[in-house]
Amino acid sequence: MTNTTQQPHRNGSLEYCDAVIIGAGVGGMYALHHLREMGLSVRVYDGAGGIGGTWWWNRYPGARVDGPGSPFYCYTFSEELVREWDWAETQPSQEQVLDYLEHVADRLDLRRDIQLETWIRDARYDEAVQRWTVETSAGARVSAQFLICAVGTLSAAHKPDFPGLDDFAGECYHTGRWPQEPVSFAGKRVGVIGTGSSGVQAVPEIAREAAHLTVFQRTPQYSIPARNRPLEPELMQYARENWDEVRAKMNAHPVGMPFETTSRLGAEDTPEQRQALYEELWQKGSFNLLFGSYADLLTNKETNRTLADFVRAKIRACVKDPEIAEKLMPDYYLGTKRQILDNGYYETFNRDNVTLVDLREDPIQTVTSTGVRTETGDHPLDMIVMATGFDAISGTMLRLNPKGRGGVGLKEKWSSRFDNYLGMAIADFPNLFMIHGPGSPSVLYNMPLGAERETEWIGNCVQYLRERGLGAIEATPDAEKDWDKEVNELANETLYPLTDSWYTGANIPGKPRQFCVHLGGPLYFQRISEAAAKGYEGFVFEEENNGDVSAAS
Ligand code: NA7
Repeated sequence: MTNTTQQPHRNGSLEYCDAVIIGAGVGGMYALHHLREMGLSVRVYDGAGGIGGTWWWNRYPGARVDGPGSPFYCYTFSEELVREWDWAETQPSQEQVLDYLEHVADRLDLRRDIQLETWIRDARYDEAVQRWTVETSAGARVSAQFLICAVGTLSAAHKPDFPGLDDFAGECYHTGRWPQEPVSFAGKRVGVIGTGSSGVQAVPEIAREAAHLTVFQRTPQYSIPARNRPLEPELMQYARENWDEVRAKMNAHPVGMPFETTSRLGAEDTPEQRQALYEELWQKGSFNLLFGSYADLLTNKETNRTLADFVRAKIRACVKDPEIAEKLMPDYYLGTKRQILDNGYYETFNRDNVTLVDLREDPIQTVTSTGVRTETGDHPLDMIVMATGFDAISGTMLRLNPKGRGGVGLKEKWSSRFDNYLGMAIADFPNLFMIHGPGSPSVLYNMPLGAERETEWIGNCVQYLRERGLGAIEATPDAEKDWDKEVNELANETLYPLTDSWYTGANIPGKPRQFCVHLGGPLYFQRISEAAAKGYEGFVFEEENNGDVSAAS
């Protein structure tokens, strides 16, 4: 490689490095390792007080990996890391995942290039020098050829603007910005607003400790049992001894997990056969019902209805009070919102110290100094827990608002559509790469594995530029249009777009509606490899520092 320095260097008030990475979570950590291994000088910035991204912030009670977890929710590139880490549970807790990431940071000696408690105030592209200038909250300025945005898909906390919220005299926390200090619920009247994954994970834990818990639910969701348990040592052993094979299976799987998929369709079985299969998979827990039932679960309304009916019957059987059970009854295509896994959620509503408020019948009018007022009356509270989610997938990039060509900000570019190419690059924003950006598989893929594969693509692209003396690479608007079409076409083959969810942006008032996840799984990685193999089809390049633009394809 040419033109690289091992260490950032300083010239006056400006520090120079090859790449600035924003975000020290799962994506940013691997990007730092990989680019540094390539010989680049790299600086990482993160506003949090520790590494880990989402796993640093989301330390609310009950926070766990809410998908098929151990031992596969991890970096896959290093057999050594796999060999030396023991996962304790099938669905590792936030604490366990953070411990693992801390271990990775130490083993790869990442910390020396990570600056924490540092928000980025400004990031702008300087066309004359083909570099990004990044300014931190402390006023430090860094110049880098490449800007890698590993800012997280679920990082921009969504805090609805309830009237009177600032007047509340008690404690108030957002699950995605949970305090570092322990929070005690003992003897307190706690209100949880929101029943997505975070609320559903937190509710059973809070109910056990609080004097009283009021759950404010707007949209009931389907939750299926996580059946978290100690990880079988044999599974860990198997993964360690056969990591190459396991990794190959992960790479080939639609969501990056080494599990078998089914090709069987719902209509191929009788109602009795379906019931028996659903029961077996319900008992297994985790995402088995989603991946192990029928191949057309997320494409065929009737197959979907049969599983939705099954889960609704489970809720009725679990919740003793039929009126409460009815309030908990979901009504959308199962799996088209982020599928929730729980450890005793519905059972919690059988407790004497838990009340469910159905906000569809009885909406919040205002927050008062002493609690929440809904249409039917006051709910006195000592603590409000907002489990109200995130401006997902695009929100953190928009808050960063990098300025591309002509000083135009991303907020302007993305005012009505989140145009990008391959989920990683944006026209008019040369030399900027996103990890887990809109239009990548991101939240519907094993995220550490996705981050590795995207980062490796970015690394190869950087190498391509350097080997050819190219100063800048940039996606074309036409490539963005084609990519948007592809992402949409894949989504429209499924039931996902038919449901209001944070996948479609419907959870944020005023946000443009767009399904922002590439559903291809392995197809996505094939597509990005093909683009690279064709000399970075869909991109244009500039010679180093001479401003000449030449089409790549
Ligand atoms: P989600 O899944 O977006 O859930 C947010 C919840 O908050 C959901 O129940 C929302 O109801 C509710 N909400 C949002 N705004 C309001 C207002 N204004 N009033 C009442 N209720 C509201 O976020 P999570 O944090 O649970 O999960 C996100 C991911 O984070 C998850 O996949 C995990 O991987 C971690 P709605 O459904 O919009 O009616």
